[in-house]
Amino acid sequence: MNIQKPIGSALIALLIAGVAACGSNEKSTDDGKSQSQMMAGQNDNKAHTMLKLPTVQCDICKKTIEHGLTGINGILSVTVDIENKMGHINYDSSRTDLPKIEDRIASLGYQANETAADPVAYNKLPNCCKLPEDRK
Ligand SMILES: [Cu+2]
Repeated sequence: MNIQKPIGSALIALLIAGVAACGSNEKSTDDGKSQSQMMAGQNDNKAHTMLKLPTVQCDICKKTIEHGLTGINGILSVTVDIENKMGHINYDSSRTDLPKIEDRIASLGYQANETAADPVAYNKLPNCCKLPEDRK
């Protein structure tokens, strides 16, 4: 009888801890942000880079680059800052690297750091996305 009492309260403590842990897990999966943070935390190869995008002009450029990169070959997230002409990129360094990301942006028709835009892709961009001197 004297031995069973401490074991019983230890079991109850474990049960309470288990319920509390499940409750907090449910909360974080309800929230998209904390879920993606959990996924990011599981990826030890996550890296961040900031790129100079000197030729971006407008919101269409932003969408073209963000949609053209996100989810492709290890690129986790892309945010283009039109005002400062910068790209913020989170990527999996085991799957891609900065030169590959620059090449991918260049293939969309935009300069990335010192990597020049692919001229064919650049010519296919809408007028508003071209440099002012190239607009017709
Ligand atoms: Cu544009």
